[in-house]
Amino acid sequence: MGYQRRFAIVSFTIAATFVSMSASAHAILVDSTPKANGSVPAGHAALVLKYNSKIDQGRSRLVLVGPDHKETSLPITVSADRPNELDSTAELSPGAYVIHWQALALDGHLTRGDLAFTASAKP
Ligand SMILES: [Cu+2]
Repeated sequence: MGYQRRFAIVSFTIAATFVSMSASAHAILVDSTPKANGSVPAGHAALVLKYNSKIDQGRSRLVLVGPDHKETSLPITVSADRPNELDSTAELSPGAYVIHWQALALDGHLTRGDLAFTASAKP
């Protein structure tokens, strides 16, 4: 195999590696309201999970686990304006909560994680 041909194959392999890296945009949680291990006032709360890439909002899931350990599936607001977010709302009584999230990125990869926070009683 001549030098030029080998060079072409190596170049192609490197290019293909970059393409597959940029295509694997797994959803990574980058910000949230409430913040991880943060606190919000009890009552009506807006919940926002923000990711590094676009999310298939219709096929992602948010499950809220309350202080009584009951699990509630949260409705996700489908929003073209905020394609990187999973948004919902909930009525929170004081106590400790966890959101189990499952985010489907547009590359078809599912990621999941937990977001823990506390709802504090109003003073
Ligand atoms: Cu991916």
